[in-house]
Amino acid sequence: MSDCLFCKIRDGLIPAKVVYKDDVCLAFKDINPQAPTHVLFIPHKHIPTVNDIAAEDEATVGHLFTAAAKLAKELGHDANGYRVVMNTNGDAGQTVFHIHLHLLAGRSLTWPPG
Ligand code: D5M
Repeated sequence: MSDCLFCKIRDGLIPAKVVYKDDVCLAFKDINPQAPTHVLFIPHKHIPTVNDIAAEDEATVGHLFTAAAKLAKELGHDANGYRVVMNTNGDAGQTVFHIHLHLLAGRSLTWPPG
């Protein structure tokens, strides 16, 4: 998917502050952080939106959560808490169409979201 920003980050064509990488996913700091910790977990596989997640992708998507929880724990956010969220399409404010799990932590997060 040559026109995808996050595929370009995955391929090293655009720089990012990578904080975690394995065979399934890559995690990097959000360029416009909304909390003291704001990291995006993306699968290497290009999946545009949550609507496009296929049965064969379930392990991949689940892996994003376990990787995010692991990093949250390493950063000491597990006790106080954190938020993981995936925006989908316009009403949710999705701007990059390669699924990404936001990990937000380090401050008290309000609910409901804006
Ligand atoms: O979130 C898309 C997120 O992607 C948003 O929080 C900004 C972030 N972003 C956009 N460009 C970059 C680069 N180049 N590096 C790091 N982070 C980036 P969404 O859920 O689609 O609204």
